[in-house]
Amino acid sequence: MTAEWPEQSADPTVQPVPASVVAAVDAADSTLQNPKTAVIALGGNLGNRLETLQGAVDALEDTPGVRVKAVSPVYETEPWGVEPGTQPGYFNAVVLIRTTLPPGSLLERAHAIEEAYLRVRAERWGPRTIDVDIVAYDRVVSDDPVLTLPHPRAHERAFVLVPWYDVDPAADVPGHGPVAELLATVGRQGVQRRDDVELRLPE
Ligand code: A4P
Ligand code: MG
Repeated sequence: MTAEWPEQSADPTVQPVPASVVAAVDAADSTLQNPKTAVIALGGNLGNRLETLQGAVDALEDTPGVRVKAVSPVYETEPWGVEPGTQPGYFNAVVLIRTTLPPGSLLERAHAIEEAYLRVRAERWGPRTIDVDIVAYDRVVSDDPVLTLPHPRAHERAFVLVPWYDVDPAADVPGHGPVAELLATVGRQGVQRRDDVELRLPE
């Protein structure tokens, strides 16, 4: 007789469930009851930028296991990483979510939202209808190239730090320090708040 499975089982074809599997299922259950905070950066510089950003916010909220908690103001930003004047300006914003999805599933959802807006990946840092990046997931640190956490360039980008500070002034970038301090170093150049437009927090 073992702790998990009596020898005299009613159904001899049923195999015992290993303790490791029971532990994994219990851990998954506790994740479901213990949502994590994640920070999502949205950016786009093709098409109707406001409509696309709002569509991405709504699509996040429509995702089972995701709740949108805060949406930043919208910023008009100079394209980063390319020759000046070669691309239209971006709209950027940051969204705070609470989620029971693991990081990999959240990335899949981010890619699905990009695809819904017919994003074409022709060149790195090329113009795009929408980029949905996971800036941070809880305090997770990972150098996996498929999903690097926190986002490897977030700490040096004003177009991420400025709206992130707006929604969470006390935030910090795991491994890099407080957003407020990083922002003081990076500065706000090339990032203009657009007070004439606004993203709606889904109801
Ligand atoms: N990936 C790894 N980590 C992450 C993460 N934390 N979040 C992988 C999202 N994706 C992550 O991304 C390339 C690969 O990164 C993905 O397959 C994913 O598995 P991508 O979105 O396909 O391509 P990309 O966005 O062109 O490349 P990259 O290197 O992510 O670009 P960035 O660094 O996101 O920069 N200027 C302004 N003003 N505003 C912007 O929003 N955005 C970019 C894109 C450039 N210049 C910009 C802006
Ligand atoms: Mg990206």
